[in-house]
Amino acid sequence: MIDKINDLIQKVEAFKSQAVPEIEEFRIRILGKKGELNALLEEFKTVAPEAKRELGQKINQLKTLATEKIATLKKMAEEQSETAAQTIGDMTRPGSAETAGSRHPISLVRKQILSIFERMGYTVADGPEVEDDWHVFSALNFPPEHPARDMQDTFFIEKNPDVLLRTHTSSIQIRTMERQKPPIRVVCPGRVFRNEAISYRAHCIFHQVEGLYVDENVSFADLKQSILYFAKEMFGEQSKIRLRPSYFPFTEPSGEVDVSCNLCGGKGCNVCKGTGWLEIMGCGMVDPNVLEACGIDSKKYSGFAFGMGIERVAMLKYGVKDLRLYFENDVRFLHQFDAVL
Ligand code: 2NM
Repeated sequence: MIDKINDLIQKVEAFKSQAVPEIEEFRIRILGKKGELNALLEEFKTVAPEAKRELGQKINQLKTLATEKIATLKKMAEEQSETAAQTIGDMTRPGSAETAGSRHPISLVRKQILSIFERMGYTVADGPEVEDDWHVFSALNFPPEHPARDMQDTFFIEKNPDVLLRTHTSSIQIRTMERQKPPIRVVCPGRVFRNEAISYRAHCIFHQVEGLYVDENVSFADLKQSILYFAKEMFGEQSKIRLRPSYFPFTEPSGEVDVSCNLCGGKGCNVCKGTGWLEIMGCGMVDPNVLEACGIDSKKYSGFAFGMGIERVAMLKYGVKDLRLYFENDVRFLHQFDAVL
């Protein structure tokens, strides 16, 4: 019997586990009602009286050892699962959402503008920001002494008069006409650069969308209807437009387009400065000189073009009062557009 007890003592000493259920299973096997300790105590009743003292002490030693060992293992296992719970947390709790970024208002409005014209059959065209004189000025019928060609207005690179930053995206339309035969229907979004002092209403970098339609028999009436459709889609079905005569080197006739102020419904407020109208873009019939410069027969084809500043359209649409906000990337400004798709 002494061997059995010693075996069991060894077994208890060798037992290792970090799992509470496994430890509990071990406890039942050793110390449980039908466990090995009770079996030994049954057998103990039958041993000779002179052997009882030594065997009794051994059995007590086994009992104490097993009880203490199991208690220690259980405590360690429980502590460990507690620290795990503290680091991982309650796995059944709902997670905390990450704050998502949002689209920049300029991107949102550019997307809206392009999508309206895409539905009218226009395709989107792109071009370089660093341009040459021909695509920014000469092909667009700017006379050699035009003030826009001045250092005062245009950024030139390395003092080379033929390497400059585009001042409008019309250069993309010139490249399209040089490449492609009519019918042409393109919208051209992009960054443009002008040497201007920065204020709430001007910046040296801003964004434009320009459009061009060239085909046989394109008329001023087509221009007006296309722009009216755009204004209604962009600013609401109730919108009206009016055209005021203007001048651009690249269009003849030229006009400025106003849209009715939808804040006051045309009655006059501080946004439209009491006029009931907001200026949104310039437009006109493409000058025959421009078509010819791009190799398009101006006797056969005519076209209209228009251009708008995305910052300005976004200001009118979302009531942004200071243009500099678009360039500062202050999240308190940007997060106001979270819900806009
Ligand atoms: C505007 C206003 C009026 C324009 C003209 C052309 C081109 F290339 F066809 F000649 N592109 N863009 C245009 C016409 C742009 O922006 C205020």
